[in-house]
Amino acid sequence: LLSDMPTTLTNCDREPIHIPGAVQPYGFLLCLDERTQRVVQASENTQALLGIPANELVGAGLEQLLPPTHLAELHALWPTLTEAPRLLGVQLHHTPNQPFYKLIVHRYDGLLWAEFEPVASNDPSVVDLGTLNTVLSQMLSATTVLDFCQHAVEQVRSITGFDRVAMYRFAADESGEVVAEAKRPDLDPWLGLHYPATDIPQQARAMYLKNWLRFIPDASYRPAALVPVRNPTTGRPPDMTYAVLRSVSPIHLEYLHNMGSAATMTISVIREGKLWGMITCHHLTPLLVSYELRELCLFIGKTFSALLPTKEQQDLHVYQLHIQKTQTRLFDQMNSSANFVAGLYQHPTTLLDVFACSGAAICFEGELLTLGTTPTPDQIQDVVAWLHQHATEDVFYTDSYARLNPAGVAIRATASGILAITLAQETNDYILWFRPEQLQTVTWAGRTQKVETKADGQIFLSPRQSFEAWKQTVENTAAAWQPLEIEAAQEIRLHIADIRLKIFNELQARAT
Ligand code: BLA
Repeated sequence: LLSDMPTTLTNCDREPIHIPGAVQPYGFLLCLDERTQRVVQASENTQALLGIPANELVGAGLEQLLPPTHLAELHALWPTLTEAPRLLGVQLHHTPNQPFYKLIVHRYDGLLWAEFEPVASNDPSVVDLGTLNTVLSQMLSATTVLDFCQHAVEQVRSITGFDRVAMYRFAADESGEVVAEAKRPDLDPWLGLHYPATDIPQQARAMYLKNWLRFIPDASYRPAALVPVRNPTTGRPPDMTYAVLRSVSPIHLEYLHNMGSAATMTISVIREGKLWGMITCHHLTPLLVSYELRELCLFIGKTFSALLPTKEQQDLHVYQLHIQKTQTRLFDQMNSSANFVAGLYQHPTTLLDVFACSGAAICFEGELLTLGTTPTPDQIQDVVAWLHQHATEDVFYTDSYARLNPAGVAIRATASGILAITLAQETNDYILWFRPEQLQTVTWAGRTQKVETKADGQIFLSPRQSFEAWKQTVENTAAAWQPLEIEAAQEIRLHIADIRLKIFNELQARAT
């Protein structure tokens, strides 16, 4: 380890994971000076893979390893090279037993990077246009975001053969939930499990925005250090942000071990420049996925990212139609009932059906009616009294009532979220919708696992400790009210006001 500071839960975000000074040893790395095109650093496992000690390669050019045709190809490529990796299938001079390699090259941090991954043969890519077309058609056919996620994880699993492939979607607080999964039937499901934000530290997230695919074929590997470990020009290890073989944070390797995962691959899903989620793949034993298949998975990840806004729009549209339909039914019921309040709860369609909520209450002319799961009548009266004082707008909403009114902690299980419309503030006439605290409805990964710490008390062996710290950040909060739900509530308020005005006018007309 380069840093003297042990990594703990609190300084996790500061671990310099882009400059580990080492590689995963399933391949080897040569860093060449951009100008001289001579090797300045080589990973020490060239000895094991090529039979040439790394220090003997330093100062050499690639002609030591590659036949002239490959060299010519590379020389043509160098000037156009950026951080975007390019792939060449090559056959090396030196290694009679293992002559075939995939050579992945990119340019970054003042260096030309040549990463060599051994392969069984020099066969051309297994990916053809037909496969791409099938993949794309399936993705296009998904009609909901969840369907879309399910298609994606099934495709990635059938392409790679990982034991488990999950879509891990982030929430606004950067915690995440497994929303789709394809797995070996004998494995425990992870579907619906939530994990805290701290499981993927900030600098790792930033890196996954730049480099969309992270591959760890054998999590029990011993890192192969670079020789020399520091780039003589910069005095520090080279920036491996775009390097395929970048060695993994020891903390994360520990985490994978505790998860029972021997190999992983993760593909970023990016929406409007932010990580929306990750397709995470796990295998119980080491698994080497070819570079071409990884590229195909990357293609799926990028296509998924590009199509995601359309699918979200479709979901939103369906929800909007549902809201409109239930609203119309409610309005009809109100219009045809002798008493408009009865139209909101006595018929097949009730206030509960308009949008996702667990309970609702109508406080009207001193009477209280409840639907679904709500606080007790006394507690609802307290909420109403609080609204009377504090809710000055016609529509009031919060996803954490307890944060606004500490007394709200008592009703957090049923009413962490409150959406209320004012019918008449002077007389305490309100309609309220309730949402439970999120913690009551989610399954947390690791809830039952025991907490482990190392003897020195510094490094957290298991990432699960972060759960307790994290829990406090979502305590007393419900799923947030969406703009279209708030709008729908406002429309219901206006409709009721119309009906009451009509009734009032009719009464007036009759009186005269
Ligand atoms: C990286 N953590 C990751 C990655 C994932 C997770 C997906 C990306 C690398 C990979 O492909 O494995 C977490 N994996 C998950 C989660 C699920 C999953 C939540 O499958 C759920 C389904 N991790 C911790 C703590 C620290 C930490 C406490 O839990 C820090 C102290 C660090 N995680 C950590 C680091 C990386 C990481 C440093 C970056 C690894 C790298 O790319 O080098």
